[in-house]
Amino acid sequence: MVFQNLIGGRERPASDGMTLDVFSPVDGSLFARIAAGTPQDIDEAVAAARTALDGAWGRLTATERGRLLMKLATLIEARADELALLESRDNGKPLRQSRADAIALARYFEFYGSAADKLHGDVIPYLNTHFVGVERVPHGVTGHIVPWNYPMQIFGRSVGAALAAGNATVVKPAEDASLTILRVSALAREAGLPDGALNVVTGLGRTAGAALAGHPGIDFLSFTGSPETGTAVQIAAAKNHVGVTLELGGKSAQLVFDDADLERALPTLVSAIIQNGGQTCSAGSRLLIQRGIFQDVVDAVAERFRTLRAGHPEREPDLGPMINQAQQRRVMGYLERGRNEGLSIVAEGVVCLDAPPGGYYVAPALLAPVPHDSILSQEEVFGPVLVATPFEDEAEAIRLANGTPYGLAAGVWTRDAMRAPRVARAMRAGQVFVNCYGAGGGIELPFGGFGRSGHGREKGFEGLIEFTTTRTLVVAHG
Ligand code: TXE
Repeated sequence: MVFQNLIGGRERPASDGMTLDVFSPVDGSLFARIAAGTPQDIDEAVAAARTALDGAWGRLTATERGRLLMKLATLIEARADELALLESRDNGKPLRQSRADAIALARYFEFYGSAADKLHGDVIPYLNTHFVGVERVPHGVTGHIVPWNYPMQIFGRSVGAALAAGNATVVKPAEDASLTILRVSALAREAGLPDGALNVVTGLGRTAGAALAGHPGIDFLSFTGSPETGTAVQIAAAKNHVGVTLELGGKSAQLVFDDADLERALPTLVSAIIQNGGQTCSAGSRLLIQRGIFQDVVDAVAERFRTLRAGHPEREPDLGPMINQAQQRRVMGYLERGRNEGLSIVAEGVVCLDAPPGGYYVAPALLAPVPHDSILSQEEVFGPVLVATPFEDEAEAIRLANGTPYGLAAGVWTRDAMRAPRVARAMRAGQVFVNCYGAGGGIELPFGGFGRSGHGREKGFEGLIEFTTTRTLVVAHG
């Protein structure tokens, strides 16, 4: 199966005809090929987007744009099972997670489609002789560099918002997970999206990705991925004087106070790191536990960890394989470094005996106690590895929670009604959850980071605003 680029409404091979092999992380088998997009393909995609903006796409009213996106949402929902199967094959995530991603993707297009004609500007009181209006306008052509961990959701949150705001888009999916994005882009054509409003060029980050990030025809960029690549993308954007939103992952803490409702907390403390095999930017990868209950909570989490199973995505495992061998090695490497630091793994899950031998499976691991300055407390592992650290009091809990370069999400578990908002509001994080975590995907909820987690906001109405700029209109009438 060969998947082509989508440029100006046409499926096309890479300009030089080259392809990349697609291996399934489930069993390591070669099962598809994608176009190895070139800088020339990016040039043509950007030109096609500009043509759409100046033509059929740019002429639509906000209501018409919104209707097309909502139609696309309906088509996606109808194909959720098919998309889920393809995603699980391509990315390795358990089928139920892939299905949830497909439904979330539909919901992004529904949310942003229905918001398209509710996005309005302001009137500013100025001189009595002048009328001043501030109009919300699209940036123009937007570039979207998408990672492999939640391809459908991240595509939906950024492309859905960009299109709703009236931009024309060029997308570079991750080389390890491009297939569902290509399928959904074909559905967008079926929904009636004018040619060139949505272009997709697959390929390597260092060629197609870098060409998109540095393209002078791009007016705004959205990037989700690693801090290192995010820096390169921001430098490229700066050279063209365009803005960029960066979502760069995290090392998010869950703070468990000694008055917490543990029955409620425990399943979430585990699922927050196990979801998607820990390959989640907002994974709750650090457990900060008040000293008096530290051992009890660690024991209870350990008991749950021992039941976790990594296995074939279609056999209802707790987690599937890592996305590729490099990621599997990265996770094992962190565990090795932890051992070298003298840390102990207090509980491990299992890799199922029937997990295909060529797949990139990793058994979940819980480490405790882990000092705050350990590499495992400070760096994003991006795998099913949870570290637990004790704290004495509220002040120390806040200091530890905020004590990494990241700042994406945090969870606060306490029954104290005064402490809950006090601690939550002390978190240097873009999203803070009290007595819950993740809140069900949160299409409506602004999301983004502080510090090394990046800047700008996606999701919710804030995400839509990011894909606009303003034009101030001053009209003299006296
Ligand atoms: O990321 P990259 P990788 C973190 C996670 C993971 C690590 C490495 O810790 O282990 O990053 O993953 C494109 N110019 N996250 O190597 O390189 C690339 O093709 C322009 C956290 O996969 O950042 C892909 O589409 N683009 C994260 C996208 O960037 C370039 C999700 C992300 O790849 C490029 C993923 C370049 N020079 C990884 N080089 C999160 N925030 O959730 C690569 N790309």
